[in-house]
Amino acid sequence: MQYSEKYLHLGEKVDVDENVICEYRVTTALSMEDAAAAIATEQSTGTWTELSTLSEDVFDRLSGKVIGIEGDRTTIAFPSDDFSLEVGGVPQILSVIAGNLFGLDALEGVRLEDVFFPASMIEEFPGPRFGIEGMRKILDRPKRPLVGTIVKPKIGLSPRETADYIYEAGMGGLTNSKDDETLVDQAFCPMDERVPAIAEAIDRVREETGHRMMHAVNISTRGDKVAEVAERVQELGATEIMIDVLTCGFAAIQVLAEDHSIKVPIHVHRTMHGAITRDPRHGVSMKTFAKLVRMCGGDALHIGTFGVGKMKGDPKEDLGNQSACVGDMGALKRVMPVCSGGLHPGMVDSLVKIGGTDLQIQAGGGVAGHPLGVRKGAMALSQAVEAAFQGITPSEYASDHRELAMALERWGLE
Ligand code: CAP
Ligand code: MG
Repeated sequence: MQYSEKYLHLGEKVDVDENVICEYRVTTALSMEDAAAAIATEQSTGTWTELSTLSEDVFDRLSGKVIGIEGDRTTIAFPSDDFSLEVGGVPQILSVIAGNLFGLDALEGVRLEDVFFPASMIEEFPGPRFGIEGMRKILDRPKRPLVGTIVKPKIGLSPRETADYIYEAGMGGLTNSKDDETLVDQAFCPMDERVPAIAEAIDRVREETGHRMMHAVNISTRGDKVAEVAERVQELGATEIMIDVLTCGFAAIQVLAEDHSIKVPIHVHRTMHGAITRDPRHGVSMKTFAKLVRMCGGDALHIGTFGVGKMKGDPKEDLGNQSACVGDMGALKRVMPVCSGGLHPGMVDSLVKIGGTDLQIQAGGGVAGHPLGVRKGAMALSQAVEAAFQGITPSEYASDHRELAMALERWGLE
């Protein structure tokens, strides 16, 4: 198959205010020129053959332009006019920058590594309402990493047991907790009972100690119910809501961020992302997803653990995810990067060394698996965060913090 050279504009400068610029990594037996042209044509004005219906004018205005090739990487610019933001939004953006191209038979692999949007496009999105600064303000925690837990086991606890877990976590010093991604409204833990019980537990922690905390209630559901469920749990006392971005879709976040009756932060989980982001030669980078989450209005987003925890990841990729959350992106607020997945107190020092202090560090097993239970587990994790914040080694801090010492003994230092 011959892909048209008309799509090649190598070395040309394009206006970054008028184009969405995408970087792809391509694995192919074709020449990179042909492979890149195949992507540009499929994703804009073309298809596999010349068209009698494609006018020069449409071609000039709307075709994707291959503006760079370097090794197995290519940069392609898609004119802003290719996009339909009001009706279309992120689903339509994805169909252009990350659509059919993945199925092209001529490419063995293609990965969307990064994307850059014009400022005028970014402005069309709400962005986070709270972000790092807003969440820190609610929690009265200006500088230290947020420190949280995921209620474990993932499923099975009753509303009372869930609330007790969160009370203990709060008494142990955690600022955040959340439902696990597979818990929504099952019969063993219905929202109508769980959410008020959690709210009461959080209030009790505040009354007894002055300590503030928020818990993200998982509202992941079908599209037509997202806003309704969010509003319902908010009425029941939810202090934060959680949504799974890849199973619910990016637009679900935007629906929540633009719903002014929702007045709590949105924690964005990324379950299933590994199916798309994990292969270095095929799929979409998490960094790309992070930019879209930020545009749609997520306040906190899972970015991985810099290769430290149980989930696949590495410092370079995860630092890229973090920079998508906090780097310059027009007027959009910064998203709180969440590190989660197989973490325990012995990993916190490494996390903070790599990722700094603008992080939400959370552990499920690494809290509930503490030999002395949830409260001591929460204390151990909080102590690890405090040590890292103060630049004290975990072992030194553990010498007069028994909970941390026990956690390090159980799980070691990494
Ligand atoms: C962490 C977690 C999160 C993972 C998902 C879990 O629990 O709740 O879902 O963090 O990975 O169920 O595994 P543990 P990621 O602390 O017990 O591992 O954040 O990379 O998307
Ligand atoms: Mg989970």
